[in-house]
Amino acid sequence: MKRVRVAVIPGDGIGQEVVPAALKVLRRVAECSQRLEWEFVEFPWGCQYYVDTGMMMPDDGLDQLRYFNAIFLGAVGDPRVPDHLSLWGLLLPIRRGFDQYINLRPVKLLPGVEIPLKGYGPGSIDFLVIRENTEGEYSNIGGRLRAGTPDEVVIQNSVFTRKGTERVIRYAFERARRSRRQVTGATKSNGINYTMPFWDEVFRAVARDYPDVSSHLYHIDALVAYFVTRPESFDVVVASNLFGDILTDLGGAIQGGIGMAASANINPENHFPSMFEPVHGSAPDIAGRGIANPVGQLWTAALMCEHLGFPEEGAWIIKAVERTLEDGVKTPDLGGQARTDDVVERVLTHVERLSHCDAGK
Ligand code: GGG
Repeated sequence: MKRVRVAVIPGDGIGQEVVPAALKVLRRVAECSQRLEWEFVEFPWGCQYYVDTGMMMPDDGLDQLRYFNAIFLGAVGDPRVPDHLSLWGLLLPIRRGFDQYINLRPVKLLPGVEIPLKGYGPGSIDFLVIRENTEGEYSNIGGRLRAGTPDEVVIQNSVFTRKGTERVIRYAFERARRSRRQVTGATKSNGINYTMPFWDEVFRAVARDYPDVSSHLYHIDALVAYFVTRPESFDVVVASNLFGDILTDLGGAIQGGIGMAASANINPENHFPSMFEPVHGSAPDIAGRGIANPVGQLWTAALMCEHLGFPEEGAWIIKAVERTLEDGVKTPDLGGQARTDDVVERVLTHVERLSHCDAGK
């Protein structure tokens, strides 16, 4: 039996609903597996903490998180706090401070889910977006001069390092060797004339080390169109920080909605804990109503199990979610009438069946 310590940050809005839902499933998975025991330690950080203290997390927040095996996060954002303050006060310092330079965002069409695209069945869309997660367009280098005047100047620099660019692209090629051996790179080297030609140059150099993997570079404007017109053609897509973020909201939409989308912020060397969070935000419009879709958070929980060395347990969660959706137990964003708790109860039932944990009942 392995003891696994997880720092839990439900955060804001629906994070307060979908995180407890996922913890319930994770606890049952551990009971059924008998191979692991969770120790969940909850941190009350986020926008309410900001309203109360002026900080999204304490000054020593990263030190408090450092020795956990993983971080499990819900959502960040609240209309009372400007978005750039909430993001740069919690999520981004964790991603950067713990060198979580890989952001894995799977896009897969699950059974029982209707999507806006016609003619696609379960599994026919199945690819992985790998987003660079620590540099690129998300830089805090820049400034604002003569604010509020007609002569105002605002500058935000992008930062692409050779190390940062090469390691994410190489990770994508390695990952593609585990799937259909195809990598697509997102670029914009026609309009963005320093960073993106550099990105392409590194992409092509890394591709030469992987003759067994086919590779393509597409301008981001064409790529978003291909996501809609031929999503079945992708295997692994690698993108800079901003492009990856935008692509995966679209990825969420083509797998049924942003509430479905999972993500993992990984430090591959395990020098620091990795962080698991769904792609969606805090959804203040539906927060507190008990109807948030827990699938993104549950799928994220499965990615965490896999990362921590429990792939079988992760597979139970994904399979249980698939069966729940096939049963038609779906929240309103997917066209159903179920509440968050209904989905969780059905997922628990399927986890028990899949793991034969219900044998004694
Ligand atoms: N689930 C985490 C969350 O609330 N994300 C909201 C968000 O806006 N994230 C921006 C980003 O991932 O760059």
